Amino acid sequence: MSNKAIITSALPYANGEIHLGHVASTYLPADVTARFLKLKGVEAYYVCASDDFGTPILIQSEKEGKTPSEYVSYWNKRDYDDFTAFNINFDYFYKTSSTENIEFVQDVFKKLNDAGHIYEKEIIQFYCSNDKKFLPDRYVKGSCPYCKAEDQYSDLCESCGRVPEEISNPKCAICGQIPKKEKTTHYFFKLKNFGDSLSKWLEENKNLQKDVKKYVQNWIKSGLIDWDITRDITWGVPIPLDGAKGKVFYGWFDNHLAYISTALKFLNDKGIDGKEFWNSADIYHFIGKDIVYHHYLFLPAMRLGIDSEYKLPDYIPTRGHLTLQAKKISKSRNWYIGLREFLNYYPADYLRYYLVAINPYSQDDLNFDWDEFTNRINSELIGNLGNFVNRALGFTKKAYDGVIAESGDFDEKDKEALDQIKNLSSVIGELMQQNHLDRALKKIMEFSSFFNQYFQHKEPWKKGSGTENCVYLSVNAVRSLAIGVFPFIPESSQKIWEQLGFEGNVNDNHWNQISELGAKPGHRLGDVSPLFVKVEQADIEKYKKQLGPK
Ligand code: B3M
Ligand code: ZN
Repeated sequence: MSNKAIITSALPYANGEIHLGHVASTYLPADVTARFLKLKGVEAYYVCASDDFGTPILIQSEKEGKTPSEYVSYWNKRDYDDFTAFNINFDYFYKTSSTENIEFVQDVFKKLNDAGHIYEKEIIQFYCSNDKKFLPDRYVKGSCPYCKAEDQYSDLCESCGRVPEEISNPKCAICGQIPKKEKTTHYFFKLKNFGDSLSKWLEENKNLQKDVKKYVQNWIKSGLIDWDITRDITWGVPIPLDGAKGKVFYGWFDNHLAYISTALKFLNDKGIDGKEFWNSADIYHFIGKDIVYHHYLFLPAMRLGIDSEYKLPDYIPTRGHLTLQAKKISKSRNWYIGLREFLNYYPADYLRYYLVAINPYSQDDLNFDWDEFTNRINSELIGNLGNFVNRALGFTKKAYDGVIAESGDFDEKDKEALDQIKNLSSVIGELMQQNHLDRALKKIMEFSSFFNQYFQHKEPWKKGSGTENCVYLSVNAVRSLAIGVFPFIPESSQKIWEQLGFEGNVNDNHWNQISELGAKPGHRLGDVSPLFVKVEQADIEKYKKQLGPK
């Protein structure tokens, strides 16, 4: 593990609001990891950007009578605001349409071209005579030539995850007519050149998920195809060659590179040598499983193509999709919950808690279920964690006027409790480092549950001998929890910290301080009040009804 890290998450298209599906698989796990690494003392930066280019954005801006740049700047701000309300704490949020990215992309292209990884080829493109447009990507629908799934976009089969060379039974996605074929000159990236070096990289990188690696290696074995990086549209990064007028790069060529150009811009502005930092840091790209092909093949190949001038990723944590009440999320069928909408109902921490708890480090899909949400918040977050914090601090307030008394000799139970505190930072820290955020959170809840039982067993309200030990260890367990839950539920973490009577920010601590007895005898607690408000079934029933066609 390096003492530097750059964390990115898939760049959101500047083309609509962020919903629960987006944050579950990508932004939240990345944010939790970034917060954890920072607590560990790693110089970690979480950078992201809006993905501004591409045909869908151009068409949508035209529909709304806006220029594409007006359109994307609206969504860039809106998305950033929504992320912020959810405490997704980007160190920097930029855009793929920045001048820095445009220049960087053109520069990388020139280097790839000079190294012989680019060629020009006349191709036949779908063209809709009705709409008078070339129809790249999402503008053609049809069936997948590999797995035969129907109703797939021409740039990605959602069923098998592959990028079809040519979609079968094509139809114009705007008007439904069968498109004709027209000639145009495109630039191709020789992905075929990189089969061996990609295999080697996959083989050597032990941090990548084994199951994902396996099927990417199978793709390589079955033969890679060169990648068309050109689009005949007006909105995009211009291809910097004479004879390429009116042509721009495919969005997936420039958006990958925005991970790097955004990090460089941020770091250089801070007075840090961005390139040197990038190359000595652990690089994390958090993604959802639908964009494995792009992140395990295109992205590393482009970096290999410029002699790894910017190092390849160390981690590509890949997670499954969120379903909602066991059904696929769909904006058009109103089967989704906007992030902003959710945050009108419940605090960010409720959603953060639930989404981490149900989200394994794997490609399995996960399901948002309103009843399960209710149960887990009420019984775990409130019934376990909130209850213990309130019990331990509330008792200390009442019985000791909020001051930790001098403790005595520890009995067996106390020693067990002390061990729990001593081991907590390494037990959870290891799971976090392995990306098992859900298991780490579970361990924290087990710790809280242990202390609920310890408190119950000690019966401090009877004021017998050992009561002071119980108070001392319980308040310290609350302190450990305050720091330990910071990556997951940062607002509640800070509240606990303040109720404990400590000043400053909870994240000024180092992760290892979780396992110290930092609340000393004589220390006075702050004001104590319940951390959470129960989720009411009647409200949940109302929210359930709001899903589905209006
Ligand atoms: N803008 C969004 C997606 O396909 C896409 C990600 C780009 S990451 C470089 O999930
Ligand atoms: Zn058409």
